[in-house]
Amino acid sequence: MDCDGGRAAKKGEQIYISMKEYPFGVLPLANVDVNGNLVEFADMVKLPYLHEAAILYNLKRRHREGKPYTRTGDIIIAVNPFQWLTHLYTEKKRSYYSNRLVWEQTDKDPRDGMEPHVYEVSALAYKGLAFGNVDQSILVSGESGAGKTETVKIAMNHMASVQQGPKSEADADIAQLDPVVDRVVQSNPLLEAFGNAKTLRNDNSSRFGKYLQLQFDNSSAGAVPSYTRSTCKLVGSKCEVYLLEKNRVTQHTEMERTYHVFYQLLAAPDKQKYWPKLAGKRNEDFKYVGKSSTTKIEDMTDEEHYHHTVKVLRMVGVDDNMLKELFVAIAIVLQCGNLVFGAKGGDRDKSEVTTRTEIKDLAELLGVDDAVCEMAFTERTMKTRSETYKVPLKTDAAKEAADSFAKEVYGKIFLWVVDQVNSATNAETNYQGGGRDDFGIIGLLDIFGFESFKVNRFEQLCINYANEKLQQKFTEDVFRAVQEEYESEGIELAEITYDDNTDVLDLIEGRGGLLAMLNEECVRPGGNDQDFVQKALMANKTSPCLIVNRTDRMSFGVHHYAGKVMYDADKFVSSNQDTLPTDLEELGKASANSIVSRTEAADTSGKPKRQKSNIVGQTIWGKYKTQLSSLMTNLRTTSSRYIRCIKPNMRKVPVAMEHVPTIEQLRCAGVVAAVTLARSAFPNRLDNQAVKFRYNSMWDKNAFPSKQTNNMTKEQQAKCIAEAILTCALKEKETKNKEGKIVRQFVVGHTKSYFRAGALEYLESNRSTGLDAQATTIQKYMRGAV
Ligand code: AD9
Ligand code: MG
Repeated sequence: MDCDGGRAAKKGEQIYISMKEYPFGVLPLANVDVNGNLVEFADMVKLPYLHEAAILYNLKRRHREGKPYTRTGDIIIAVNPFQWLTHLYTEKKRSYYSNRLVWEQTDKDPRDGMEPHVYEVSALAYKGLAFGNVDQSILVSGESGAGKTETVKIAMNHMASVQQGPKSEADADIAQLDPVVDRVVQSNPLLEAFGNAKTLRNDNSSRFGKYLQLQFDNSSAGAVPSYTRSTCKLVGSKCEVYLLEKNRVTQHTEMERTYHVFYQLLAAPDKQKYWPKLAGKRNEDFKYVGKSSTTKIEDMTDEEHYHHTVKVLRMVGVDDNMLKELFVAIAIVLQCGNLVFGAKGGDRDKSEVTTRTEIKDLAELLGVDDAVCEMAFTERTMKTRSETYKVPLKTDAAKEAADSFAKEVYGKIFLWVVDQVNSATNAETNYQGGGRDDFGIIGLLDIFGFESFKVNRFEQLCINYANEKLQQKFTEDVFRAVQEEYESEGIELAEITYDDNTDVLDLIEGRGGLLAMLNEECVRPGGNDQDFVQKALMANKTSPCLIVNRTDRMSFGVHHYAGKVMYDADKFVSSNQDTLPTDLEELGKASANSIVSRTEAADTSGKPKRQKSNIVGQTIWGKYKTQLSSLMTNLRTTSSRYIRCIKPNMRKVPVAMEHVPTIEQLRCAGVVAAVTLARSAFPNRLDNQAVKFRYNSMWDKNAFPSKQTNNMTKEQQAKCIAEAILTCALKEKETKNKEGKIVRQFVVGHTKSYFRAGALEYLESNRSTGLDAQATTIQKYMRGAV
């Protein structure tokens, strides 16, 4: 019988999830309480038996019941519901979480009895900043379509509400945001218009990583905390972006789309297209755009989105002139895609633009002479020490040049938009109150999750590298949490060790590692992908994380923390180079359009960038590594909270949960590893009260008379009795280590008992009375008999 529905088991009945449903083995029979009832756990740390199946089963059941959030200690697992469970996101709900978690004072864990929620994370982060005066960060990860961006928006909206202070039931419905907060919240859709696109996996997929720092005026922090009013006000934000997928500007597959803003501009009323020649033009008229595979994104048409985008652009201070500059810059990108090149005068070594109107239009938009414009694409300037000369480009190379230019311009547009948002929201320049220039920070990280496809390229290595860095911090934090739990239980923690991912990080970013080898190859004249692979393999042959592919010289693999990934090195060298040929750089500089002609783009925080120090620093990976290192340094100054988003099915439908991909994501998110680490020495645990209740019959009352506990508190009593019971009941199971020392099978903390692997099962199978359905089945399960 399939008991997946989660009802109570009848006495004597076996409970299982069929093999069809759970492909990794047999039943996850962990989720039963002492009476044999199937139960769910809002906090999975409380699962008495912990393994992947138990986690999966618990999540599945909650997901089905419309409970997308589950706790694992301090980590929130958010299973994408693929339907708006509106009752979860009302202003009343927001106030409930902030009132309970921030504004009410209590000695107990305030989360007790509360359903896990993103609001819990945002409220606790706010509290940590407002009352603990420690900067906070919320790290949201997961695969494409798992719900990271929505989760960040949910957290951000909550933060905007919680900083208003405690609210009564009556005013919970009135959620008036002040203009600064409104600007911060509204900036999201703007970045989405320019940095998101429809992909097969997500209609509104973010094609860049984002670290948004919410700035709070926390000048009164450290003063006597006031639980009755908010002194820690949201006063601005600053956004850092990572690795925009520029290739999407020039190519996308049939069912996907390029960036939303192109469709928005083309769907705008003709009079509002800013370049009259766009009037009457359709998506299909532009090669980079093509037919759209959808008519609505997030329930709004492209035209509706256009109006919204313009509204927000105005809100962040973009005036009419700059709006025109922006939309003309977008039209420049569109025009680049329509250039067709042919052999010049029949000579295959030379090329010219055959679409004359298109190049004229492009030159007009750029504000340059059309001959100059054409030359930039069809010739390349070469420099030696003594002379400068031009070489003609073949048609393919000319087309590639036009594409590179389009990508470069779009990259500038994107950073320009980020800069506009930052200038409008950054409290360092905008905030007058408080008289401070440093702010309390709550950072929200929305970054691509670990990726492993059939073919993995340079981009995947960059993404997986970021995930390794974050995983390193995650492991450190989880370990710290374990230490804290054991300390609070009064248990010494000499025995816990854990595997970190230093070896993989060494392979990727260490001396002579993959990054160093690739950068070397990028600056070596004639550097190429195959030489990179061979040199990288040679230099790292002792690395335990490197996988050699003997049948393909262009391939290599890495044992990432989340699994093995094989990379195809094709285009690694060119993808890593970020230098535009001088001719195209000059064309950009010559443009009358101020966005296209921007040279040293200000960085995304609004400050001018430092001078490029060396060539390696200019490679994509070099810059990315610097960005990531600074992110990690930054994060290490904060207290981090984690939200792991899970995409329960690939069809993007409500209720359904596919087991294999879900388990894989849980592994990649390190959830299983986190719990394993938390339980590495003592994988199972029970409350002392439960030990007393379940194993009472195994207590040798002569060895430990109960009257010894008469003057104790209830907690101390339970601890003592648990200790007595377990000492007696697990005596026979004691083993000796290599040094001949006795290894005890359990430790008893102030409130819980912790068991080594097998010890709890041993107790269960030796319980002399009341072997109920649950115990029988657990025994069988543990012996592999079910
Ligand atoms: V990507 O890596 O940027 O491609 P995300 O950011 O992880 O991806 P996103 O937040 O965009 O995913 O969510 C994908 C879709 O899932 C959304 O467009 C919603 O339709 C859906 N979603 C996500 N979270 C929720 C939610 N809490 N409630 C309902 C949701 N639907
Ligand atoms: Mg996203």
